[in-house]
Amino acid sequence: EQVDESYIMVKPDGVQRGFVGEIISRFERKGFKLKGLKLFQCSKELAEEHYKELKAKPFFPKLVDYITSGPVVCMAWEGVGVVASARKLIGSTDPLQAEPGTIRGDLAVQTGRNIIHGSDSPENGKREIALWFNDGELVEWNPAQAPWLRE
Ligand code: DAT
Ligand code: MG
Repeated sequence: EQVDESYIMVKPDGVQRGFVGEIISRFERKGFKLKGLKLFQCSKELAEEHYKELKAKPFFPKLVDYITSGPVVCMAWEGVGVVASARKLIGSTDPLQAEPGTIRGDLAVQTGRNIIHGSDSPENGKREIALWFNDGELVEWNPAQAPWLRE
């Protein structure tokens, strides 16, 4: 099977509301492998590059203000199917439409404060991890649980 990478980010509201530990824990419990992790204050330029596909949207300036409004927690997670699985764990973009049990469904109420980002394709996972992390910030390691996670 194909091993993917997803860029997951706790947005400023998730950090301010104290959800960093809970969000990391949800991905850890599922069994994905953490390859990179940092608290980071993002620039306007980086936010604009990250969301460049949304540049023409009316909410784009507010989105950039929101993402740069405080520290974020950047994560690189690896695993078979991690991109699609992370999107399920995160839930719909609008937290009021997100299913209970998902991160947004449990912890948020508005699209403009939906507390977390997850890559929408394996290609974007790679692109976003390269955008947010320097090479030296990503770690290759072998979790001891690997043989108990996948046969
Ligand atoms: P997602 O974060 O679920 O991948 P997206 O990529 O379509 O959603 O949009 C990126 C972010 O932009 C989203 O998390 C919140 C914001 N956003 C999207 N649609 C919006 C809207 N209609 N009004 C305000 N903000 C929106
Ligand atoms: Mg998206």
